[in-house]
Formats: sequence, C-alpha cells, structure tokens
Amino acid sequence: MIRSASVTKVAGAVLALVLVGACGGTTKDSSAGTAAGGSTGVGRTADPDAPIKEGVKVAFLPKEVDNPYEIIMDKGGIEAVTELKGEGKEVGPSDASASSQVSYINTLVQQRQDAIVIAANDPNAVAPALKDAMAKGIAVVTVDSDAAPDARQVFVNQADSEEIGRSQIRLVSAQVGGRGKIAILSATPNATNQNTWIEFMKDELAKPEHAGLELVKVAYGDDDDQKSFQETQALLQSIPDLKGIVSPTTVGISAAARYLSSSPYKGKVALTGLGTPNQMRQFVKDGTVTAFALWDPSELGYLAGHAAAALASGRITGAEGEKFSAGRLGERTIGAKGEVILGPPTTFDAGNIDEFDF
Ligand code: RAM
Repeated sequence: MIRSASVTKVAGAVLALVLVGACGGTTKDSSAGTAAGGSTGVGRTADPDAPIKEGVKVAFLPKEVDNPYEIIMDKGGIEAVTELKGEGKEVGPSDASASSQVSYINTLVQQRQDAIVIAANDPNAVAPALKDAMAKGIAVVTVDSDAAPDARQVFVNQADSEEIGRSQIRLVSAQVGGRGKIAILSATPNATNQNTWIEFMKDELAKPEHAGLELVKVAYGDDDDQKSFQETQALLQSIPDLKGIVSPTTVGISAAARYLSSSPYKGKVALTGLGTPNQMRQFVKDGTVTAFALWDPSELGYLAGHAAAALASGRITGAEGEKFSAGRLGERTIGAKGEVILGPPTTFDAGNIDEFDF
C-alpha cells in the first residue's frame, strides 16, 4: 500500500550547482567524530555544514499502514521531508507481523531511496534487509520501534523507554488503589518498543511500593483492533477479580476501551496505557478511562524525517554527540547508541484532553 506526497523541486540548475559545490564531498569539521554504530557509519565522517541533498527521497515504513498512530507519525515525517524540499512517501504492510516489512525494504532499496525510516515490527527479522540497504549507501533510521542496533544508524525514540514503562505502572497503580490483579494488553509479541516497556513495567512492579499489584497475564492483540477487542473480553472473563488493564499500544487501548465501555466492567476495571487523545476522548468522557499517556506521534515522525534527511546528506553519521537541525523542534543531539529522544510523554485526563487534537 502506498501513500505519497512528493514536492515540487524548487531548486533550479544554478542552485543545484551551488549546492554541489558547497558540499564538495569533503570533511569540514571532524568535531562530531565518526560513527561507531551501523555498518555504513563506520569510517564516515559527519559534515555538519553539508547541504540537504537536493530532492532527498525518504520512505517511511510503518509497522502497518492501517494503524492511526503510525499514519499520523509518517505524515509528520513526510511534512519534515517536504519542508526540506525532498520527496517523502509512506509504504508498508497491512499487518504488524515480524517479517511483513522485509519485502518493502527490498523494494525501497531497488528504488534507490536515499533514506528509509522504519518502525520495526521485529528487531531481527528486518535486520538483514536493513543492513543490505545501508551497505548500498541508504540511510536507515528506526523510529518508534527499534531494530537491532547494527541494522540502523539512528533510532528516534518517543521518550525515555524506562520512564515510559515505569510511568505505566504508576498510572495503573493510582487507578486501582495500589492493590489487585492487573494484566497487560500488548501489541505483537515481537514488538521491540512494547517489549522494552514491559520489561521496565515488570522491574517497576518488583519495587516494594507496588507489592500489592500482581501482574497475572500479558496478552497480545497484535495491534489488530478486532483481536485486541477479543483479548480484552477474554481477559475480563477469565480473570474475574481483575482490577486493571495496561495497554501500551494505541490500537490495544482503544479496542479495550470500546469493549469495556459497553460491558458490566465499565468503571469497575481500570484501563490505562498509551493512546491518542482523539481515539480515547469519548471513553474519558463516558467514564471508562480516567488517565492515559502518549507523546505527539506527528512530532515523532517529524523528528525522524529530519534525522533521515540529515543522515542521507552526510550532516550526521549516527555517532553520539552529533547535532542536527530538526526544523520547528530545534537542534537535536544524538545520544548513546545512536538514540535521539523526542521528549517526555503527556498524561491525558478529563481536565486536559480537549486541548489535544491528534
Ligand atoms: C501503537 C503501536 C506503536 C506504539 C503506540 C503507542 O500504535 O504499537 O508502535 O508506539 O501504539
């Protein structure tokens, strides 16, 4: 499936010559160092003053194209590429299974895209294809859900993974009064982002202050609306004394809220997690959900789009300490292991949800 938004190339031949001349393929400043990470990063040196490659082609490959969160994210990415007078498009599978993205990566390599921005469905299944892309000079950025670190140059993470995980437990704990059985309704069993967050949730649960909480089940809705709906029903029916559900996926939490809202469990079983305000608004208003969290997916994609264009243009290589301009988000710095963080998530409740529109 394809969604695309290409832009008119405004740079004329004269400007193009000036830009090529300015680039010159030389290293102006080695202060940013060379990348230690991804295979194409090794030995390359960043030129922070290099112009953005004219008409830079950046392809966004979401977990699945029917996920509203991923759509917003990639629209944000295409917006960034458009700002830089490049060509952005979104292509991707209709399911979030481990290997569903591999054939898309291979096609993007054949198309000679300048950069691929991928929310990986599985850290390892996509790695060989991404490494092949990098070996052929294509910049690879992961966003939202990481791949194996040696299969990408930069990972644009929504927020600190540890803080996302721990704060999910703090949210559910507050909603169930610190006591009782809880379950997690996750995305796919192989999703890098959810699995990382769940590990931190488990670690948080091991703290004495959460001794009253018992995680009894991790269920998987596969980021499929119907499956998430059915898994919610199964959780509630199989665990009669369940007190709360944490769903760290926008697909899962919205399906769970829909089920809960018209069930006898509404208002009795707490539901929190990560959701978009637009999908969750009605369930906050009708009392199904009191509070949940997220960041702005559009800004996440926008940041990844800028990172991809900077990588593809040689401004950065993915090495720690390199800086790049991220348009309206300002200058950003690459952290350890090639990670760039958008910023802290927002918690939404009845008091603020109407201030957000995504
Ligand atoms: C779903 C996806 C995505 C995740 C959000 C919170 O849309 O699983 O990867 O970041 O939820």
